Amino acid sequence: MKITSAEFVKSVVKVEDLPADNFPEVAFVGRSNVGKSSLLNALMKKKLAYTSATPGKTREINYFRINQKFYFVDLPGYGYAKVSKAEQDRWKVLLEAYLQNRPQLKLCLLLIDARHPDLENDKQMAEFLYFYGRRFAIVRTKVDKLKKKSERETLRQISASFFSNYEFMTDVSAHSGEGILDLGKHISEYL
Ligand SMILES: Nc1nc2c(ncn2[C@@H]2O[C@H](COP(=O)(O)OP(=O)(O)OP(=O)(O)O)[C@@H](O)[C@H]2O)c(=O)[nH]1
Ligand SMILES: [Mg+2]
Repeated sequence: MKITSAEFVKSVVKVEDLPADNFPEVAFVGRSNVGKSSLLNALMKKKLAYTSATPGKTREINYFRINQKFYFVDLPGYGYAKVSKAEQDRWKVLLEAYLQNRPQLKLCLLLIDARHPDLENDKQMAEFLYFYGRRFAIVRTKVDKLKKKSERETLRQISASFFSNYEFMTDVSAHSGEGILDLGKHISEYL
């Protein structure tokens, strides 16, 4: 898949405001700070999504129209304790309603930090997606931080066996660009 156009469309905070058209959607799911917005920017080759070293940056569902044909959907992260309980609850309701009920959603990319392959809240998200019949892939982020090949392979094997029912598993680095083209190819098979 070659991305020839990418544009920001809208930010959504209530289910009623989700786009009414029928473009297929690919959603970026994962813990706060795992690199969802950075990965989107790397794929789109444009800094359209806001990123931050502080977790809890993305607070709405953000829509990006790609090639005039489909949407990339940037979601708020989970697992960030410093966000108020009320705000966490609001995101949880929005996120779960979106993931459960959105017919346009064709593939979820569940991002996990390549250095932390077996976190319980990531597993819960994978199980949630599977329970609601969502196709999901495991995308291991920030692989540039793993310098040793052997360490990387060990962590890869841990994540491969820790998760189940995923469509594919792949490694990316938004910083070095590793794996970005490959992920694009995978995504195109689901659109
Ligand atoms: N080394 C490295 N750092 C990365 C990579 N991708 C993202 N980061 C850093 O991780 C931090 C969080 O990135 P974001 O893309 O904002 O993360 P997010 O998942 O969108 O976070 P929320 O919006 O809070 O849910 C930033 O400081 C990024 O620079 C990567 O591939 N390699
Ligand atoms: Mg974000």
